[in-house]
Amino acid sequence: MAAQFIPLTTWEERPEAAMCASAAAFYEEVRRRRTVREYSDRPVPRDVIEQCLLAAGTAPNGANRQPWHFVVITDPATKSRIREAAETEERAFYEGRAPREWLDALEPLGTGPEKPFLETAPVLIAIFCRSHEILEDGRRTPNYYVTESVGIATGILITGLHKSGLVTLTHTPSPMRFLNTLLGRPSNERAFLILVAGYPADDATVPVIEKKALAEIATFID
Ligand code: IYR
Repeated sequence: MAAQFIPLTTWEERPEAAMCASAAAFYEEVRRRRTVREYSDRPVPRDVIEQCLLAAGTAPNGANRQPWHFVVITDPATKSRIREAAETEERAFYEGRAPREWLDALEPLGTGPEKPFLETAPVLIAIFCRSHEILEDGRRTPNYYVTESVGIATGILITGLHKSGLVTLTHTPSPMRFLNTLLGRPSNERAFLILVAGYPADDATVPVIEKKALAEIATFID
């Protein structure tokens, strides 16, 4: 299809001072985000999840194929099945599959094979990458930069949920093939991660960690 263009009307010029204030305020907002592993079972407004998913769906992505699918799970029975399957994989990971070096790297985070949050948290969002599309006549059409695209969408989703007042956990049981079976997803989809979302437990704690300084994460070539 030939490209069609319309004027860019959504961008607005802002004074430099406002730009700086806005960037600083955004940093202050996102630096408060913590990955939380202890959840209250308090339900969350569905509208918050829907709006954040719409925001995630605006992510820049390869050839605008939007190669993602989000499965939102609040059903307790499905959450229990996910917990059971994830813990089976996690036990194999923590009790043998993971190299010593990896387990050492995880030590400061205090993670382990028990994943009670998969049942306690009110919402699990299973995020899938669509590696290709299947056309009506059965032919396959590839998607592009799928992992990058879904990663960016997930970042927007996490940021949106944080800004809305919820906490999240990016959970990556490995392998995650069981999610296709459990959630009835087609073979052209591959689970990317489970995003756990909700309110923190009253007594939730988080590990003491540090973020790298700007000079460590960025190089400016002027
Ligand atoms: N998937 C495991 C292990 C794990 C891996 C990394 I890298 C983390 O940052 C945290 C955990 C788990 O979820 O426990």
